[in-house]
Amino acid sequence: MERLSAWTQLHDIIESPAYDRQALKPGIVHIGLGAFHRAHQAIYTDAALAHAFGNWGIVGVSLRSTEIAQDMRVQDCLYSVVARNRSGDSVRVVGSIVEALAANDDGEAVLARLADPAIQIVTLTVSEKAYGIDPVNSGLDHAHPAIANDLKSPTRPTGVIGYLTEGLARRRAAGLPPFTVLCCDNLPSNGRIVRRLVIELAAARDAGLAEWISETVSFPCSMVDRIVPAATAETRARAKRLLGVEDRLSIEAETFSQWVIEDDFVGDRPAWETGGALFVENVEPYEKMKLRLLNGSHSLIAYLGQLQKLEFVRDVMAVPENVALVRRHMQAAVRTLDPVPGIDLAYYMDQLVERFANPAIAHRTQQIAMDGSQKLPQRLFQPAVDALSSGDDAAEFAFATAVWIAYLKQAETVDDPRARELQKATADAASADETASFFAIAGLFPGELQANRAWRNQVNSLLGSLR
Ligand code: CS2
Repeated sequence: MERLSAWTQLHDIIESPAYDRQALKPGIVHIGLGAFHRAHQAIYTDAALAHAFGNWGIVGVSLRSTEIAQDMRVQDCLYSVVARNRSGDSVRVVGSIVEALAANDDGEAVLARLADPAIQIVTLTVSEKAYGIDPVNSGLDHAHPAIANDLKSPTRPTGVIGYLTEGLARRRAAGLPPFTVLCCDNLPSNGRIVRRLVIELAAARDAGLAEWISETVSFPCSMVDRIVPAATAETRARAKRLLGVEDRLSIEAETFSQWVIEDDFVGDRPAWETGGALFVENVEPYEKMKLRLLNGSHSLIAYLGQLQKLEFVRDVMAVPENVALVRRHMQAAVRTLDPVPGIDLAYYMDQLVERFANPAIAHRTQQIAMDGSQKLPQRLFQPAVDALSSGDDAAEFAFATAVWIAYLKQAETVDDPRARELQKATADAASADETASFFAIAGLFPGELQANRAWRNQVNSLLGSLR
């Protein structure tokens, strides 16, 4: 079977790059070449290029996988995204990625690109756990394997923070301006978090470098949103049917997409607004809305689904009692939010229920259930603290927490960087206070929740009632 490549003749119902790809030169390095980036930032860049062509080709970097970069090269970095909803499929071939690198194969090539003056922006989607954030003090986690390596061998990094720091060090040494670091992971004030980690890692090797970074580099925050399940054999079979050629990199996604970006760039940037991105001064209200309403509900759905042995999010949403629980959770979460400029929150929540129920999207509850220790602090626990401080009993957050603990107790394997501690907490759970061992895990729950007997009692009794 022929593979998708620059020579493929595409049917004209397939949307394809509306600019001269041969003339496209790199201006962005993206770290984390997974499904989400390919269905999100790469598409906004594709749209921006079609609207106002410039040197904004993306150099995609995988930190761990070597397969994606290999497949990318075979296909001239072209791939398809199938947008799916109740009314059907639409397929788009994306051309904004111009080069693909696997850091494990060629870390030096990645560093050379980071030090290349043509690169003005480095975007990131590496998932919450890849940064190496200390759960207790939110600084660098020295026990994180990549951080430990990058402290020891800063010029031969393995982690995202190490690559950024060494890339910036090389630019400073060469007298070049820095790049903008644009984090696109689901973390609160994501730019601030990455800034702190990079400066801490830089300070460990060279105080002057740390100072230069803090004075010259910008780390805008951003909120990203699109539901993009991991690709499966079915995804690739569908792509083959729609394209008429094989595409090993095809992904499917919902039609909805949103990107809100803090407008703070050290150099130039693509006209992402022409692809629908919103540039604002303060991303926080959007980010809280998305983390608490979408991601918080998503985690609740995932753990309910795991307990009820339901494979996909849409299966959970096909049970009216579950929809009622999700709606109740959103009602509690929305009370912790300030108004969000330009957004009707009631409509946003209705739209979320629709999006979760999308029958054309097969999003595994197991995929979302992973890494709870990295996700729940911003999705459930901080909102619970805010709810309690405004006089609410935060019962919905206690319920979602109980559902998570119930899941941990029955799961055969737990996919989480803190799995060992979570499994130990499960084994240590005493019958008198079943959740005490979980609340004792360092930096997992905020101090306000650890110290709140009444809230913890709610979690305990809800956990009991789930059985
Ligand atoms: C999900 C997110 O896997 C998860 O934890 O909640 O990946 C979610 O699908 C995206 O944030 C949607 O934008």
